[in-house]
Amino acid sequence: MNSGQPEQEGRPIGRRVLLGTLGLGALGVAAAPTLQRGLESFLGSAADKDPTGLTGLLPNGGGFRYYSVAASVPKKNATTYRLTVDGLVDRPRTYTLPELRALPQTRLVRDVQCVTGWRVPDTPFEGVRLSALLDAAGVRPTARAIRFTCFDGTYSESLTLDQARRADVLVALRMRDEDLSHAHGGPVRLYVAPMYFYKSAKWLSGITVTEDVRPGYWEERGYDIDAWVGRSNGRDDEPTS
Ligand SMILES: Nc1nc2c(c(=O)[nH]1)N[C@H]1C(S)=C(S)[C@@H](COP(=O)(O)O)O[C@H]1N2
Ligand SMILES: [Mo]
Repeated sequence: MNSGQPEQEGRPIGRRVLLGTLGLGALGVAAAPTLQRGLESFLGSAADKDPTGLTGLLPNGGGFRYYSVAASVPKKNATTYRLTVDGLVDRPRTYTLPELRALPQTRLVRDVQCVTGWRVPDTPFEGVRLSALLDAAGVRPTARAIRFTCFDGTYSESLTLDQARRADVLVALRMRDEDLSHAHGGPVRLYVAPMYFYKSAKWLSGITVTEDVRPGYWEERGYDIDAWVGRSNGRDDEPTS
């Protein structure tokens, strides 16, 4: 909420249009690293000429890229944010941000790895273990998977129940030892440490326990559902950066 960067509006649109037009899925994953470099040099040169501060949102301190498939995303804060846990559970509930902050927090420091090739080493994430929220909700015996939805109105993700119960899967409230910024999916995003970063859904608003895996946004467009870093998306032999 406090990021105060109105210029953010411009960037997701360009990103979405480019990704949509060039079609990551259609080109295939093998082409993605090249595509990513092309996008970055395009956006980078545009940013160099932009006096408004767009540069600050491009590959920047720490090497992060800002990704959104939605053209604009509403901002949520400690008052307006809600996270719903529902589906095949005995005790569905909705959490506020203060309620999530009051639960035990886990801090993990791992490399962030996007499937298109960029990597940010040793990035701290902190939040509530997803397994704790699932245990509190009481997952029913027929459940096999989780569907994640986002308040950008567009993105979705999935995990199997076994993956979701791993200790390195968080409902993250903090990144790099700061509250998650809006640009990085704040106030709350999913953080799936062992998988490519597209699994880490930003602007998380819904956790629905389901019978079967429902492919998420990028998974409907050709990316692997089981997105283990180094063992998926045909990238086992590819360099990682
Ligand atoms: N809601 C939402 N979550 C998302 C995305 C998105 O477009 N929308 N992009 C994914 C991809 S492909 C990556 S690499 C990371 C980027 O996170 P960042 O913007 O914090 O760097 O978010 C993932 N989660
Ligand atoms: Mo990504």
